[in-house]
Amino acid sequence: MPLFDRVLVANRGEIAVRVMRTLRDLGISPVAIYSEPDRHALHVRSADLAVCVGPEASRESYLKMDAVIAAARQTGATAIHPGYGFLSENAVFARKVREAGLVWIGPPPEAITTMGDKLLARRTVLAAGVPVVPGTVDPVRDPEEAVRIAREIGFPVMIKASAGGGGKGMRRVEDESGVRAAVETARREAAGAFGDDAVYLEKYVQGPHHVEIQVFADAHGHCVFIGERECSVQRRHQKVLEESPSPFVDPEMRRRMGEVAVAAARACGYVGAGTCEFLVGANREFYFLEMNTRLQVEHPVTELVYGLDLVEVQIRVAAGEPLPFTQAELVPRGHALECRLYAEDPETFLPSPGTLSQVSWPSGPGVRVDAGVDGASVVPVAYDPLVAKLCTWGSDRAQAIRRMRRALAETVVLGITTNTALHDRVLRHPDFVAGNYDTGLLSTPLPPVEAPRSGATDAALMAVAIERLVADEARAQLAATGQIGAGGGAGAGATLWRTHGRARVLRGG
Ligand code: MV4
Repeated sequence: MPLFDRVLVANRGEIAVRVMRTLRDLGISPVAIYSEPDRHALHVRSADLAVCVGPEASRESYLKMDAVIAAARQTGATAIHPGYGFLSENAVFARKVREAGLVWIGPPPEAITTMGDKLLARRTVLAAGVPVVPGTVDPVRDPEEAVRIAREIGFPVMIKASAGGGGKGMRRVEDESGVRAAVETARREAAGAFGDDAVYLEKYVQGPHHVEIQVFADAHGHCVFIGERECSVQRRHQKVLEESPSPFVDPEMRRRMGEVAVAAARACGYVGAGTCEFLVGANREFYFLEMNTRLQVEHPVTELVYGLDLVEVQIRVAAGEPLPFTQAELVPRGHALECRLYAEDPETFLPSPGTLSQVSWPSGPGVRVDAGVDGASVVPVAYDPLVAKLCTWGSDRAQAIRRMRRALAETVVLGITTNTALHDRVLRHPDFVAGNYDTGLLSTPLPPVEAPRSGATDAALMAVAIERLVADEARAQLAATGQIGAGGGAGAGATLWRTHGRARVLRGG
């Protein structure tokens, strides 16, 4: 008996495709939702049923709670997986899903609310003995109070919005003269961005690492940690590359951080997959920053090192099953990397939306690709520019890095610009290769790398061209027998779609 017959995936892009893969593995029929420009998107073609929920703008489609719940009702889905982003950390939506008699494949709404308010989160975990960055646990009342507290904790300090997170509404202040203005600006920005002007103070942690711990809890009182991910390769609070284990964390530190993360999860009554973010100072002292109450983009590196399918565990836990492993059974093996492929220019970092003409993903030993696009895809401007995640596993870090360099050389994405050149440079950066880096790695210009176009890339391009010729020949026959869909119009230039043979549109957009 399958856990559920049908599950609706309330998302798009690579995460929707990735969740649907696990649904199929479990014998569950995946249902997609889509916005009008996404009608032919890969996640729609990966589903058995698909429902249009509105036009391009997210707040009129993927964020329309009632439309998403109606789509589940209409298709007979009995559970909703939210992916990440969109409605995944929306407690109101989680409650509505449950009130509609559907299973919410995510944490309890109360846990989302507690952790979504960064001040409430600080108070909650502090009461459970979790180390937080020294600072306030109440909103600062006025700039005078902020100056007094900043003097007490010592400069530099960070001013953060309680409703913020992930770097939004954050300000570093060097000395007393800057406090007043920073508090006022942070307040105004927070009120505008989040409708909540509460701000608080933290001591500035020098040379920080961003290390996060994967946790998992079931509804039977079990809670475990599943190692860490090093996420310090970031640019303007956008993660670029992640790895597990962290080259900076030893087994003793892993255990201590893990136990703290489990205490934080228990303190808010957590159930499901969650992530505790820590700041780790150059002196290796670690502090709880915030808890993300969703499956994260970078979860595959944890899956590769621990040999797990975290989406499968999410679904089992949501169905009421106990965790399928104990803490003692969770033993890391080898090393994994994830490179985020964004549709952006690697020099200017400007978005590069557009229409893909050719895509060829790497494969072979130790390579996993979670892609949200194929050669028949459009990358709209309206959504997250993440098009794919290239992941590699190796028996050690050096092998994982070599495999990633190969994977990047095998990757062909034509029609849009992606940031593969940035990854190439990070992977050859001496500090990265040595595993000796913190969040400052990308704040200084990367050393230029002599990167002659590799033979592998040219070979891959030629292979794609030949594949395309063969595919075009085969298209007419296959389309006639209904085994594939033909997109992009009839005749030359038509595109092959993988359809699972049964994608249907219920309500056209
Ligand atoms: C900090 C910090 C130093 N001290 N808080 C940025 C993202 C958000 N989650 C928290 N962030 C930071 N908070 C204190 N008290 C430095 C950062 C920070 C950072 C953190 C993780 C990864 C990259 C970063 C880049 C700049 C600043």
